Amino acid sequence: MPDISTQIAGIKLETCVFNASGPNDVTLGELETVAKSVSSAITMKSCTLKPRKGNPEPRYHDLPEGSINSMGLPNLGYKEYIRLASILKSKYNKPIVASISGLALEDNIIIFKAFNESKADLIEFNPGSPNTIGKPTMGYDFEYLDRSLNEVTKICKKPVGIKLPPYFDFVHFEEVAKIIKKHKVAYISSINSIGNALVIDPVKEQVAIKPKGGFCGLGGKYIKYTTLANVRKFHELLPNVPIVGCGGIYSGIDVFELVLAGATAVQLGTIFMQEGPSCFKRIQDELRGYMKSKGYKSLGDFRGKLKTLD
Ligand code: RRO
Repeated sequence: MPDISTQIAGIKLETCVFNASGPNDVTLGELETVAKSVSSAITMKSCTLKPRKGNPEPRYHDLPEGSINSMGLPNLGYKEYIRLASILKSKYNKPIVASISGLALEDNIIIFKAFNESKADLIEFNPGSPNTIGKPTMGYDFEYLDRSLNEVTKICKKPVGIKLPPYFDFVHFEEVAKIIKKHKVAYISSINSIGNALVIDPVKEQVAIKPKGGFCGLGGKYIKYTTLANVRKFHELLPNVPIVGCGGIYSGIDVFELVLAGATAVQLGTIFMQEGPSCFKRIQDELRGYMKSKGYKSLGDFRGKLKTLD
C-alpha cells in the first residue's frame, strides 16, 4: 500500500490526514474521540487567556455541501489545554497541535510562554477567526500579523505554525508571504473559514444563525477551490514552508489535489462535524487507493507537481 506518512517541522505523522482546529475539539471527551480515531494528530480548539462560552446559539448550521459557524471561540482557557495536552500525550502518544487565538497581543505572549512547558508538539497561531464579536479578522491586518508573529516566534520554543484566513488577491498573498519569511514560521495551515458569509432561510425570511446578524464563517465543499488556490499560491511563494491544507476536504481525491498543489498534510473540519471520526480512515483509505491506481508510492512522488496549461 502507498505510504501517506509525512512530517511537519520534524514531527512525524503516520498519515497526512488529521483534524482541523475548531470542530469537536473543545473538551477532553471530544479530544479523546480524535485520539482514538486514525487522525494522525490531535488538534485542539483555539484557546484564549480566559475560558469563553462563545457566541449565542444557534451558532452552527449544516448546509447541503458544507457548513457555517459563528462559534465565537468557545474554549476552556489555555491552562486547561496545557493540562489536556499532558493527559492526551501520556494516554495516546500522538502528536498534539495546540491552537492559540488570544484576543490581544499581550494575551498571546502569556499563552505562548505557558505552552513552552506543555506536551504540545506544534503550536498553531490563529489570527484568522472571522467570528469574534467586536474584533476584525486579525490576519487581514498585516501590521498586526507582522508584530504578533515577531513576538510569538521569539517566545515560543516549539515549532510555530500559522493558521491563515483565506486571501483573494495576489498582492495580499505576496505581502503575507513577505511577513512569513521574516519570522521563524514552521508551517502554514490554510485556510480558515471564509468570513462573513450569510445564509438565508427563504421560508422564514430570516438568517440561519444568531450571532452577528447571521454573518458567519463558511466551510465545506463551497470553499475547496479557495483552499486549493491559497495552498498553491503560498507554495509558489514559500516553497520551503510546509503547508497544511484545510477547507472543503471530503474525499481522498480532495487530499490528492491538495498535495498536488503543494500541501504537506491536510486537516479535516466540516466533514469531521458531519461524518464523525470514521472520516479519517475513509479519507486515508481513499487517498491510498487513488495513489495506488496512479502508481504513486509516497506523497513526495507528486507533491507540488501540479501541471499548468502553458
Ligand atoms: O470559534 C470560532 O467561531 C471560529 C474560529 Br476561533 C476560527 O478560527 N474559525 C472559525 O470558523 N470559527
